[in-house]
Amino acid sequence: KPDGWLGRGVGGPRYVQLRHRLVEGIETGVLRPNSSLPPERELVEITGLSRVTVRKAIQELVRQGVIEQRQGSGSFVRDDVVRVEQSLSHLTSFTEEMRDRGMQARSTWLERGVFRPTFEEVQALGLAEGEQVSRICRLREAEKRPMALEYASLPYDILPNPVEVTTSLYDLLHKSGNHPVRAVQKISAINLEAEDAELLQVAEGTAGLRILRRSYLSSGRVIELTRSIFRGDAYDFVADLRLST
Ligand code: 16G
Repeated sequence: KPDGWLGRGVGGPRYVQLRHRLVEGIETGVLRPNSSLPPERELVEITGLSRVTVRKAIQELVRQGVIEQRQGSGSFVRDDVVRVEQSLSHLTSFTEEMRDRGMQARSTWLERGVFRPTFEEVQALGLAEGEQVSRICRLREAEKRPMALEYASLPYDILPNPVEVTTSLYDLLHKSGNHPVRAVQKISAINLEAEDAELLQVAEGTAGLRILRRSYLSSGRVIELTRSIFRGDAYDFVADLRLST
């Protein structure tokens, strides 16, 4: 009986196999966030598994917070568990990434202003003596879900008025003709510290990714030094690799 995406085999007890397949369906986008799961009897029919097995698989997913049961209307894929697949081969902004997925990017501001630079900022941005730095620090959200924390520093002359950044920093840079054309990024694994974890609404110590980005204008000048902390449970980074010739 097995049919379509529900039919692919994996090892282990049957309810675990079904659980895997349902999770796979969510990860590959066959089951969209907020969509309903086929009713129990249909799952029984499609998979050829017993009702008890199907129910057990669903119960496990409910317990793991992947699926929620709504009174009288069945089981639904929760909209806060879906991971974002992000390409590592294109220079994009958070707003753009979310827009491409039909979601609205939002920000909660932590700090926005002009400051005296730290040594690291002077070095990275190649600031001259006495030159100031504009900082924008925010919690980045997809719809209402916290996705990342971002601490960006730019030379004052590039962003003299940081409060002008309302949604997208890159959109603003584009308008002023100072948009980056290249960026170098370093990604490291971290365990979230209490304060960051709280902002991202996960438990302290949860896995996260720290991303350091330096962006360049076409002239080669560095105009952005950003430290981002992405939720480990929300992102998959994908790179398209070619054999070098
Ligand atoms: C991305 C960039 C960040 C940039 C921001 C601009 C990574 C790791 N970081 O989040 O460096 O400042 O986009 O986004 O991708 P915005 O245009 O939506 O403000």
